[in-house]
Amino acid sequence: MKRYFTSISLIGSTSSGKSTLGNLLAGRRVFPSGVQETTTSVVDVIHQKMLNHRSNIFMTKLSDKQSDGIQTIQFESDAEVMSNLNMLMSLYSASNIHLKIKLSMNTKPKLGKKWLRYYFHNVYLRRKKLLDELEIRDGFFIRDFPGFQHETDNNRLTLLENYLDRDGLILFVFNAEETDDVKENKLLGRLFDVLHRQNRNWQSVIFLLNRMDAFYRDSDPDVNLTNALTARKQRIRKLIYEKWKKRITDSELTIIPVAAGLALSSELLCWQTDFTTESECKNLKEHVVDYGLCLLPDELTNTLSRNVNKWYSKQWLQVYNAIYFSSGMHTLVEKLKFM
Ligand SMILES: Nc1nc2c(ncn2[C@@H]2O[C@H](COP(=O)(O)OP(=O)(O)OP(=O)(O)O)[C@@H](O)[C@H]2O)c(=O)[nH]1
Ligand SMILES: [Mg+2]
Repeated sequence: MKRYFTSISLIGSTSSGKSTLGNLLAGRRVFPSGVQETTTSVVDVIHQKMLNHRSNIFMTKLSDKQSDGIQTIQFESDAEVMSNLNMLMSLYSASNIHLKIKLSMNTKPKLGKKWLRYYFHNVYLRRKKLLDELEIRDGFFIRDFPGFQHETDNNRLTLLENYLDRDGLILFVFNAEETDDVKENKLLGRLFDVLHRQNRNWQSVIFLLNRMDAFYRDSDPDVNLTNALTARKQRIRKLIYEKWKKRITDSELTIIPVAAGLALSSELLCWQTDFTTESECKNLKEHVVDYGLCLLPDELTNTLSRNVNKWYSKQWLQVYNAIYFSSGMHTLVEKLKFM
């Protein structure tokens, strides 16, 4: 039977790429992301069909449990939302505020005819499929949790108890470059505690190993995808046994390798950026290839200027496809189909 979820929650340690993944799923760049600890409040992006791509965005700020302190601000662009979220998180005692943004997810980008074909076949279509699988309706939200940074960070763990949506799907985001398994285990253990208390089992969690592009970069033979997956699977299985007394086999447990940063940049390349000259595009393409398809959103923004729609080549689209399909996002879509 098909299951419907009211939300997707993003949980994981600091810098594992939760916010990047959130942006990718929402199809908007609103969740602040960055190299250092970035998300310090619980941030919801709430789907409202009627608010189209360019329309105003409403942001609601609540002080913890007190809903009469609501403040609504309107914004004209995603960039404005993002910078204001950053500002609010640094201004207030961040873990005590809950930020909510209403916007329409999954909106169509503005593209010329040629690009349309590609966007339908790739990122847009897949994201749409994913959100369709979840039966996205008005009110559906993506909830971005602050990352877990220190083992002793009990406030962050408490957030899980207060904010984990009972009817939501959970994406637990491992960082391929993270070596501190004590921290990961503690967070995962607490998540399982909360699920157990909510009378749910571990199957509402989808495990992702983000930043898998690290494995392309690293020449150390001990640092490889198979080892990273095996180690994490063992830890998950042990925790599931402790919590639910259930032994599960490797085949029952999937960790999907993804590269959210790559997928997001490929998407931005397709529909949010402009080039002025062909040589700039050529530079960009070389940049992507040189860096092993490792162009991240921020770097991308700095690299580019205007007018991407004018430039069109098969070669470029191959690069684009390579980024997208190496990102693992299509596997996530497939997995959701069987839930
Ligand atoms: N190499 C690589 N970097 C990525 C990938 N996904 C995200 N990043 C980068 O990792 C950094 C952290 O990403 P965020 O999305 O802010 O991570 P987060 O988990 O939300 O972090 P906190 O909010 O601080 O807990 C950013 O610089 C991203 O651009 C990826 O797939 N590969
Ligand atoms: Mg974040």
